[in-house]
Amino acid sequence: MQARPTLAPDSVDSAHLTDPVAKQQAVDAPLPSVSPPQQAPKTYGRLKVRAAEVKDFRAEPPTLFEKKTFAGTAPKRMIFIGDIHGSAKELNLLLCKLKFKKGEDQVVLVGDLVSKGPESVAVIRRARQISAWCTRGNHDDRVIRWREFLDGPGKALSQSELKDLEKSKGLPYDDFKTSGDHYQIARDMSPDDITWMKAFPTIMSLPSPFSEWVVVHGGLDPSKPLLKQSAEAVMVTRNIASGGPTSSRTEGQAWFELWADKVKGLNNGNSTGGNDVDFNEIHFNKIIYGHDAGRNLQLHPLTKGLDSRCVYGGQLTAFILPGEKIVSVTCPNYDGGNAGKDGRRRRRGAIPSAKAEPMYTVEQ
Ligand SMILES: [Mn+2]
Repeated sequence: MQARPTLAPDSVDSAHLTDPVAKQQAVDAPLPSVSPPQQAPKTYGRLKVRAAEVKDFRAEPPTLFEKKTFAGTAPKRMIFIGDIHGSAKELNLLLCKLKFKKGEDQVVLVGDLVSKGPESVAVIRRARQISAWCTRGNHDDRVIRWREFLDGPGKALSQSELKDLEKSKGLPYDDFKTSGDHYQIARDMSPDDITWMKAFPTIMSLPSPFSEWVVVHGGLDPSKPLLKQSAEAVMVTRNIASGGPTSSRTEGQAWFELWADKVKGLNNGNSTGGNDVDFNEIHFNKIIYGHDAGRNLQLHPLTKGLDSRCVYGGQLTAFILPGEKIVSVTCPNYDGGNAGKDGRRRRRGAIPSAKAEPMYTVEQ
């Protein structure tokens, strides 16, 4: 018997073609499936960050709730200050007027330290220097998200690439505008500034003897327990509408009116349920907030709204415990004269340079 020649592996196929049956089988055999060529993921920037990594980026969610404690004895005064919006000179002036003493006074900022006014980073530095406690406002939140993005996937991108991405809706958040001051502030902050800001909770409860007070930037939903609030909503709530909390002032009813009704009901023993646990565990019923320049200063027995239109030529206001005293300074209109009576901007205004002398007056 003639020995079959040993075939090298790469000649097996051609050897089969000499066998008519094998040849036919080879012709009839279905073609092996070929996977389509892999499309390279779209990338941006010199560091080749993937488009999906940019678009799908999410910043760390804010801390919903923090119960504060005093390191030593309680301060003599708790000084709560409304939305500062980069008005550093007015913050300094207010602290002077109050004869603020570090170690004796504890300052609490209700949020929106930044944006709109001329010196946002200076406000952050001053607040850090005086060891202020702060809740997170919607503008603080936007700056924090920008910075987290710029420290993350945004690091690979140039400013013009960011602008292109904004145009093509490729940025991670709809409220990211490269022309807005949030982007610039996010870039200007130091690593310590952003670390400090990221810790701002959306709801802050105060230690004894001030523990009947809670601080938020926007408002609470009176139908929900404290720890079931939405952190996003707490930063922007002005009214409660049929669909729940809203930043609208025209739809539904002011959240603080519903809050007063709720507390009155609880005091009369007509509890509607949900909040009982929180009332018993946290023992608060009074709320200090900001965010509502349109309604201006709102001093009610249970709620104190401190956004008195500082950046629109109104006042920067401090509410002081104990005693519930109000102290304020008047402010120049940093919004370029474009703010309407409801405190909203009509159009983007020129922000006066930080060198311009503010036209404030001290109220004695
Ligand atoms: Mn706000």
